[in-house]
Amino acid sequence: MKKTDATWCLHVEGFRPGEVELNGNRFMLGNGYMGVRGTLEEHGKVQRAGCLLNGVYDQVPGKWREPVNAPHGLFTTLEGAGQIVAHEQTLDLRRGRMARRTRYENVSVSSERFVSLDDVHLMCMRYHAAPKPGAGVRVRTGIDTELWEINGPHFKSLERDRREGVESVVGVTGELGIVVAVCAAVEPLDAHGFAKYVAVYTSLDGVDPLPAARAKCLEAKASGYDALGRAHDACWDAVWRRCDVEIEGDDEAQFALRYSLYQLQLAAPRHSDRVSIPARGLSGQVYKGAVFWDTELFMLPVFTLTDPRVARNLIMYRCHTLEGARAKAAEYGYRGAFFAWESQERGNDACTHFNVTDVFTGRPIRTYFRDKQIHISADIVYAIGAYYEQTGDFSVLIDGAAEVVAECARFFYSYAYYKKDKQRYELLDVTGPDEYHERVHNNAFTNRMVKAALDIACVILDRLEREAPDAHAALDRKIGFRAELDAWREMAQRLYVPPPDADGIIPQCDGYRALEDVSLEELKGRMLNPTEYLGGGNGLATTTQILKQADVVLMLHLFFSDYPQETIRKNWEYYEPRCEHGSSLSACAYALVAARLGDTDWAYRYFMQTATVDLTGASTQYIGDLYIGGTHPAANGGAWMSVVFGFAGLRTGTEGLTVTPRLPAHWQRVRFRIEYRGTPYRIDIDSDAAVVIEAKRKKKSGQPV
Ligand code: IFM
Repeated sequence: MKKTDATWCLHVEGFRPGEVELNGNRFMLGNGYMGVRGTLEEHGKVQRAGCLLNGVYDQVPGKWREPVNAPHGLFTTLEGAGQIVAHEQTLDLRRGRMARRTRYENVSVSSERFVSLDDVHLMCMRYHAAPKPGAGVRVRTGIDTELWEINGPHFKSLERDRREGVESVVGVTGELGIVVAVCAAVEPLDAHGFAKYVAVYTSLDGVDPLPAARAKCLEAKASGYDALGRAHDACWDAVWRRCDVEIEGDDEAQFALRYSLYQLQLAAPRHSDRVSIPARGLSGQVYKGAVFWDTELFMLPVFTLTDPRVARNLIMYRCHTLEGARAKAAEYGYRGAFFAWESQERGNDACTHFNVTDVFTGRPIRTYFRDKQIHISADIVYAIGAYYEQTGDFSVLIDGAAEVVAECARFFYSYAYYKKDKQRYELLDVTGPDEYHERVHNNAFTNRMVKAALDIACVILDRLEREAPDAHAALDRKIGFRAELDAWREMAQRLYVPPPDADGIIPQCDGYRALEDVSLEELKGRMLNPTEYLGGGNGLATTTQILKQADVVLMLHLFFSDYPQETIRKNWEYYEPRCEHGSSLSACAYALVAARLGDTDWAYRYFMQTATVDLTGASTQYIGDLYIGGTHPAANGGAWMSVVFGFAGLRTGTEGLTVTPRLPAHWQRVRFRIEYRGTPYRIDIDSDAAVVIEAKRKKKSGQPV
């Protein structure tokens, strides 16, 4: 793999069949409404071509509910082309465009495409095929209805039509009868080339999908590829003006960070507050296209500080799915809101009780992600608190976020146990971020997050009372929380957060340090199958101190100022060799804490791990027989956080904005922008750690603005 235009382009030369799927992820295009995999035009379901529609879900009876791939409108086949002789593929991050040039034995093909950021229903392509004289090559372009589906088929009917030069396919999903219309119009450019305009609408868009898609195609054709491309480029330009981070002295890191931001941005919903960003972005149906805590803890921080409108949409998605969270709490016998571990469009939990299959017996393994990862509700409250603090957007509280935080506090109060003898609240039978240790007591991360959630809920509700007494009273009439506030306050004060033990180590959960202390290498040596699941009842890791992903260390990142640096260092050093980083969420937490401790070499290593995950494809692809490949927007967000919160040391809070840089030795300069409480700031750090924070006025070095 090579990069041209070093820090803005991904360029791959040569065609390797084994990399087709990886390139489908690497060369993704998208606009938050749909994501189009970076496979070639002639590729179909075998090569995992896909056009995933965000928020459009379907369930085939007896199978997992997952998002729907639309019929593929860019599909273009070649007959008589012969073998591939040479191939190159380029992704221009700055403009969100993919291009390919392929020399077959009998024809040379080139194309460029974009999924419009200016109009989320539209994708456009320019295609050129130059056959060798006399070669009988036939190029056909159409809409592919042979779809890559993990738990399909999702369309109970698919109807084709062609009218006024527009080809159309209308599909109706089996479960909810959602209508998906894909229309394509072709404009000949010369003897061997054409432009193609593809429009996608669904009945969830509030319009009649087929006429809307047909009209959009014709309108696009009339505008032309260049004009549409310019409007699209202008939107990407605006995105980059907000989120780009410039790193001088390290092109590798610069490219990896931009690439991470690109992947994150292409999945971001700018058009709607009814959808969020699934754990695999829009790259496929993996993880049922569901939204996890990944969004709140790993992606939202980027948007909150660079594009608060997107952040607001992500928060409103949780507000709109509160009913699902209430239903889930009630299902388990609790009060309040227990958000879905794997959330789909109505907040229904797509997470099954048996998420993994035992590779030895072929039997499903009971997992407790859905039932016991109660921290999800705290993660959402935490994100709302940070959003409110960093944007000052009070309206989101009135529009639903105050209700969410109250219902989450209520849930935690109903979940907790009050230990009379110890005079403290405890959270028993939970699963923390480390999914290899399920159903534990007093997971440090969970307890600390819940404490924060209770505090945030009380602060927000107090503020609501002061600043919007009518809204406060209306909320109280609706859910009657006022009488419970004191109990939540008391619980926040008396909730047990495991302190460091005699060795200075914060135990991940009760009894953690009594588990077998085996090295990761030795544990892996015990495996009988390369994809066997290490968690669950019989998993090799469950009886040991090996953890799947950052847990205590993630807590230390979030609550750094709770502990002396020495304790943080000790715990980082303790957990680092015991952590498998089996989740793409893990590496950034280690990078963030290491950077704040001044261990820039370690921080850099973990930063690069998180920033390159979608470039190298070096992530877990299978758990048991479950395919979990795709893109990793949480790691993408983690890459930004590692630089901005880690190396640059940006903090917000009661002291305002502060920057305490610790750049890697070879970095000469880091520059980025944020928006804090409505004011845009430009932050510029040089290799001597001199900081310029520019807003309406300039400030020097680390001082609050
Ligand atoms: O949310 C994560 C979880 O923490 C680990 N397994 C994968 C999920 C989706 O990324």
